[in-house]
Amino acid sequence: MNCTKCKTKAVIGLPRHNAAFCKSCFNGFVHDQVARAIKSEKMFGKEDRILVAVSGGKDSLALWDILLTLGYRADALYVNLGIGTYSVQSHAKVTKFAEAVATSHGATLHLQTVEQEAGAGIKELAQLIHRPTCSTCGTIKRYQFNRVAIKQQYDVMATGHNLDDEAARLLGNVLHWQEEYLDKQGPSLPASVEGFAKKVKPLYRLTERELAAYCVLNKIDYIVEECPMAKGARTLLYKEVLNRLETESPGTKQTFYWGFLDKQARTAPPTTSMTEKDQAALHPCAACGQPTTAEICSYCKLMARAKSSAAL
Ligand code: Q46
Ligand code: ZN
Repeated sequence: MNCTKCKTKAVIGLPRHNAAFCKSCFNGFVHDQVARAIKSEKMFGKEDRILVAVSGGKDSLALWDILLTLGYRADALYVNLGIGTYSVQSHAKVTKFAEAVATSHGATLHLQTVEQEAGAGIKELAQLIHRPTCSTCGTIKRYQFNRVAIKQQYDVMATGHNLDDEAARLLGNVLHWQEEYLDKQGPSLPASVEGFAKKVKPLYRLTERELAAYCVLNKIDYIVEECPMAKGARTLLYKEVLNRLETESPGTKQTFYWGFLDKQARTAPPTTSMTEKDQAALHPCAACGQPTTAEICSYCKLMARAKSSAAL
């Protein structure tokens, strides 16, 4: 198998593009896909300060690497969730990457530790308030990222969601006809009222397999294991189903998700309507000042509940 572009020996085949690439042309392909995503979704410019949400996994570390290589001003934030060895290992991968690659680009890694801030790890907090771990985790991560983004005046927050993640989420939302979630499935969500950072997903044109290959070829050391709490999650099942379809018919995932984005762009400009909706509903939390639709934000409510349960 030879590289479609330069005809030297290929290291990876991409059936969905009917192509194969050598390492250097594959890197070019990956960078080009991200550059196209940034441009077509008007995510950010060269002057903007970007905060990348890193977990130690392949997607977020690849994203940080790609943005720095493309010359963007990208710092990162890692939130240590306190999930046993998973958190210890993922934390180590993130600091290793920051030291080996990011600092030479002048980029900064911000660190937050849930245990330090809340007095307990994610699992214990979830038990205290009788809520599923992943929903507790979601509330805390969203809050921490938004707070750092606003406090440190970043223009935009970037996450490592890839084509597989977005296609699986879309499948879940369509299967359950969750129309209010469909509205928010775009790869670029604008900043809403003052206090809510703009969020973008520059990897939505690349698959999980392509990002794993990018890390391996570029010696980016990432945590291979999924978070242990993800076991049995619906999204994993949707990903399996989509992978089956992709093997039978390459390009299914991109046709599904990109087709949805095309349709969405043609029917209504989601960015304007969402800004208006959000602006009407959000105001600063009475306890911490972060944006919320209630008087007290869900993070402060969660912390208050955890504190009172711990005191019982
Ligand atoms: S990190 Fe958090 Fe995920 Fe782990 S506890 Fe659940 S939500 S599975 S992306
Ligand atoms: Zn609050």
